[in-house]
Amino acid sequence: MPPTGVRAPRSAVPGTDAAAVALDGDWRFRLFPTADTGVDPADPGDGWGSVPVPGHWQLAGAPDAWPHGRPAYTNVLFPVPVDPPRVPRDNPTGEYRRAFTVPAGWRDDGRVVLRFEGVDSWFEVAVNGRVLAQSHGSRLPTEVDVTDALGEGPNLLAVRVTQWSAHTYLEDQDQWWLSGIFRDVTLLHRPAGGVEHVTLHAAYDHATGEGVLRVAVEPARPDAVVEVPELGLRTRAGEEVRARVEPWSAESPRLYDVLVRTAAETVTLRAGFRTVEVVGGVLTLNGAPLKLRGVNRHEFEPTRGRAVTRATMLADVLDMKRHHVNAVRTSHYPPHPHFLDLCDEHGLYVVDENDLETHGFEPLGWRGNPTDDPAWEPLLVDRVTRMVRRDAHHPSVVMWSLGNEAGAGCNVGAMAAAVRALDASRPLHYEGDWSSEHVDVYSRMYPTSEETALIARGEEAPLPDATLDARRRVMPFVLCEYAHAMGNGPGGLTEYLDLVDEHARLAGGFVWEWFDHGIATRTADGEPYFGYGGDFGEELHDGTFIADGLLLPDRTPSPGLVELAAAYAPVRVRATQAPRTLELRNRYAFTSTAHARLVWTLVADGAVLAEGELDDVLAPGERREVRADDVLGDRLDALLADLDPTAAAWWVLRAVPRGDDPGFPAHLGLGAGQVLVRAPVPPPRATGKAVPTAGGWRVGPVELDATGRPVRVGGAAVRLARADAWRAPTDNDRIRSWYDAVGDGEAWERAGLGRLHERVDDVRAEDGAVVVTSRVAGAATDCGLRVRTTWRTVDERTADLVVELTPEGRWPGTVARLGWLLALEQPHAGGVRVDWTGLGPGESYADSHLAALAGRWQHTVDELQTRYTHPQENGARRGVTRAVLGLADGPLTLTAGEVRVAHRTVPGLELTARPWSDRALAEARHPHELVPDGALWLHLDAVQHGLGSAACGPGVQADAAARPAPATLQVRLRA
Ligand code: IPT
Repeated sequence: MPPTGVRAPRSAVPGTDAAAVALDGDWRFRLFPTADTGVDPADPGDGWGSVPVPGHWQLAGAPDAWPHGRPAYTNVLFPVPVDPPRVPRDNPTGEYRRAFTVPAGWRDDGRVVLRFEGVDSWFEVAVNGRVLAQSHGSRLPTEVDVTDALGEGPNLLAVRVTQWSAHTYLEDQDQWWLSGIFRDVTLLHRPAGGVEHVTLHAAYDHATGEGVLRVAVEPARPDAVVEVPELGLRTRAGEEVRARVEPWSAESPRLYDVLVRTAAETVTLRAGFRTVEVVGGVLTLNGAPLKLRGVNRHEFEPTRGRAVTRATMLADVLDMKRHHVNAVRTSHYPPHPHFLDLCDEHGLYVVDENDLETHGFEPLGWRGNPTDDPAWEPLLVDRVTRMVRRDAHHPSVVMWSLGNEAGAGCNVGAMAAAVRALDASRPLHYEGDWSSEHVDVYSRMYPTSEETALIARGEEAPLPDATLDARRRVMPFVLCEYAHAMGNGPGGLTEYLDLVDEHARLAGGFVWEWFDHGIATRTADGEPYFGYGGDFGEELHDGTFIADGLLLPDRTPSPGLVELAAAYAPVRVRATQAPRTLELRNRYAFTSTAHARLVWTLVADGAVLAEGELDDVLAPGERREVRADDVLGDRLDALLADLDPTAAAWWVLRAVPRGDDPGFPAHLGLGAGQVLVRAPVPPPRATGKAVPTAGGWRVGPVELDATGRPVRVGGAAVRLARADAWRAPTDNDRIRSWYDAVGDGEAWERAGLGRLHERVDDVRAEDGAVVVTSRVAGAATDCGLRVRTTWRTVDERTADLVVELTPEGRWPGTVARLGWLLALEQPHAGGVRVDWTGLGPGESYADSHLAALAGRWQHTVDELQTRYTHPQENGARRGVTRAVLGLADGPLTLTAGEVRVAHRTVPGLELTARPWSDRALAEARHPHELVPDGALWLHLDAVQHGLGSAACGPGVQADAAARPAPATLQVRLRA
């Protein structure tokens, strides 16, 4: 049954002069084990405890105490028997109480109304002992007219909230199960003759430059007047007016105040003039193709759950803008209404999603799915109606979404019809029914880039129904979820974004997801950490799948978010096939690049050899190729000729904002990219001689024992040195993609890469060099790497190391890395300063390096680590030609020489430095479990496997995969 005793849903306008009183604060509270609490709604709850409203009762007291149950995480599975519409007897139920007084004068005219913005999951409202309403739809508002139940003095408000209800079956979103009154509660005065509901239509006619405004009010009132002071407009409600306006877009979110007046009330709205339309199979805004560079956002804070503060909403919006995100899907429910005000104001395109997900029916073959049961139709229609009525006045909302992962069925059509009856001005979205029968865009989650390319060209596999197929084939395509940002990742963004740039049918998409939902908690010893599924004693849980965001729980942008900023940048800068050439592309739909300086630098060996600025402005959508030779002329070759031949030279171009910089990642600005203009030439092989010693040899600063094992490098003792092919699996390595028979992590396990042992076959001095022949292989396997390690003296302080790896035997799939591992005893490894020339400043991987620019960068080893909520491989820096490590007894300089993989030369090596081993990293469940072990663990790699998105979506693409192949790594060590 839809809610009972409630008022008709209405618009959540940002302003009104009708009075309101916030009822936020501490409410009396008591938790009961079943819904049948036996407490009289007239019972004032004297002597009970209290919880904050808004808030979730499970988190009241967190992270120090959990007096009212604990959070629980499942993604798809229901935490209750699937027995709709019934729920178990064990049903935590909160009784809330608080007193309120009605301000003087409110009762002289009009009504007194209680408004709840969100209560999870079912609740009953009583005032002064009188039960007035029952409601549900956790992320939707409920209004209850309490006028007739009011007394003279303070009134007693009683709210009973159950954790589980029939509606749980509609709210199976991938998030923590958290209950209670988690959004604001307000007491409203609704004056007689006021403006109950506003329908704002503010279109933009891009052919004439005119805005078209029509504001209707409910109930209809002849005295209702509409004013837009800035445009000098004054008209009657319901009438259409036109005026020249500046249009609204995410690029320039121009808003106009609109006042709607009756004698009793003045309501303020902010109109943004814009028209969203599907034209010839292309999603457009104000006549230009609309490309959504989006993220999926759940509402979340580590100590407050979904009871997010306004400060957090603003922080989310600003962090999105800083990282060049222009769109947000409110996965998977309508957000707090204030979030949409912020999207209007700061400029984000919003796909507003209904509070509907029935995913837990999928494992049952969708048996009993409410989406396909007419008995549930009124409930589903009620939800979507409440969303549209609440939010339709927002210019930021460019699409309605009927829900997420709720399967197909008759109620999809019913919801679509209900939305269209209320608002025909926006396209409809729903991914759960691939026929797209009832919607206006074709949407999918996690397809491969190959399938996306087929769809881009309209060559996708046909639907069985020819009519539906013909209809869908000419729809714009949206990736409602792609690039799963779980742990270290996503890799492979450009595969999708290049298609979006090239194909009109592709309207872009939304990365999954914005935030890691780690819950702030503590160990028994009081050590703080962010918990994920299983950390709260859940009997059923989905572990780390809740930690799949672009922001870490403490709001630190993950390297994935910085990469996304580079991938979504409005000014795209890319190397082309042509030598020494960059392509610039203005991705803005309405804005030229006049607000950006196009600054270039020629960098080599960590130094800027030349710099300048392109005197150029690109019109919206314009692209252009620029050649370093044209820009630098003869200077280019002259500068390169003077250069140390072992240095790589890069031409780097940045679009730097001229005016306000809202805090874009500093090295990226509005977009950046680079092209290698000269590859490094390896230094000639050293000819100095190894010196025999009592126990082995001395090669420059390196002491080798009689078996050829390095025991000392300069002043530092060696804990371990050998070839390596493993890494601490990322979440994407651990979880097999739907598209692969075997996951990468499992393939490495089978190949024994995580348990490598070395067999030494031969050690000899040859031409003054020490040459060690060995084989590195994993226990229980017969595949391995033949290794030839050659040590040569350069001078007293410098040694040349060449490691040649050749795979032997039958190898499965991929390898994590091919390189050399060196662990040096170093008591304060975390504080060691690393000064490197190569790509930076953040980490980079084979399929995630748009944000990494050539230059010289410095971090301590601690700063090189990314503390993922679930520890895993992180922190690699690619293209490193030189690194200076500030070790305890003096600097150690590493210079890359020849680096070859599968007979291809690579500019520089991949460097990783940690204060703990990969084994420890792989075994830690939470970052605080990682303790420095007194050594500095260095990986010098010829290649490392890419990241991919296998945890949910496709794995690493062929061009970013590390395969068992011959590899050579030459490194010069100077101590
Ligand atoms: C997809 C869900 O829509 C999203 O909510 C999230 O759970 C994501 O997966 C994984 O993190 S559904 C999945 C089965 C494709």
